[in-house]
Amino acid sequence: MERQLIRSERRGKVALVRLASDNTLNPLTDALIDALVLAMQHIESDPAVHATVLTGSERAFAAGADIVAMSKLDYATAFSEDYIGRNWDHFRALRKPVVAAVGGYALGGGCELAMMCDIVIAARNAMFGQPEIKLGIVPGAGGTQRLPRAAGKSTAMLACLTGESLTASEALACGLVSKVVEPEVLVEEALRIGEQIARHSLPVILAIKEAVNRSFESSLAEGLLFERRLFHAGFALADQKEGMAAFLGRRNAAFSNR
Ligand code: CO8
Repeated sequence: MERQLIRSERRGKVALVRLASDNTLNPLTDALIDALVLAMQHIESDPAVHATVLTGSERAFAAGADIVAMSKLDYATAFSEDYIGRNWDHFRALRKPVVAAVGGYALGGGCELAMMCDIVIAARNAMFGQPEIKLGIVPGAGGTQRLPRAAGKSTAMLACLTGESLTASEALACGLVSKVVEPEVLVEEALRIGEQIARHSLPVILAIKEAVNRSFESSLAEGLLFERRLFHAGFALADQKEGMAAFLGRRNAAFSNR
């Protein structure tokens, strides 16, 4: 029987997805990324799930792209077959929030995968890095683009040009991660955050993720206009009526996701 590369389970309105390859360093083989994208697309289409926690093993979130496969690649194949783009780009299109729970190594594509998530929580033993330069290549799944946005230019240059890793506390100090916790409570803490998100109205959750992401793609004026339009549109939702009535009635809101 074929071994499952991804393990998914449901905790109420939160999906917990684990990278679970045979090698606990979770090298990001094409098969692993394909299976991850499939699992995430399944979650996207399930209206009962509002948020996802993505995690790896205790040893590694993921130690990067599959170096064995990459060592055999040539330019024509990488370009013609759209290596990385063909499967990784689907992750970028996900509309529901994803919380990365990173323990151990998050290197190369592993660090890039964490940065594609919306919130990153790290275990105290986490190590983030873009060591591609040591392999004679440039990061290929957003390292040179998302790391400066998350951590600032100097930290991104330092990490990408030296290939040296950042510790969890360094990642926290530069804004790459939101929180550092003990390894034993990593998944529990990420699930707690997922549940805090998931109790809210799904269309509002989706709109907020879209608006925050838009801030990276637009001028301030355009981003503010985009936000204002979403804000005005929100008054068409039953959940806006319910949320405000619940506040005024001093009770918990019962959102219908409409
Ligand atoms: N790919 C394939 N195999 C790997 C990888 C990897 N990324 N990382 C580790 N392995 C293998 C090792 O070769 C070794 O295999 P074997 O047991 O058959 O000899 C096994 O996993 C265990 O590894 P180590 O013995 O090295 O374990 P250590 O605990 O000593 O070290 C490290 C752990 C520090 C994580 C070390 O393995 C390491 O440095 N790995 C490589 C990290 C790296 O360079 N990552 C970046 C890869 S390039 C990249 O990600 C480009 C991104 C492009 C976009 C993504 C597309 C998918």
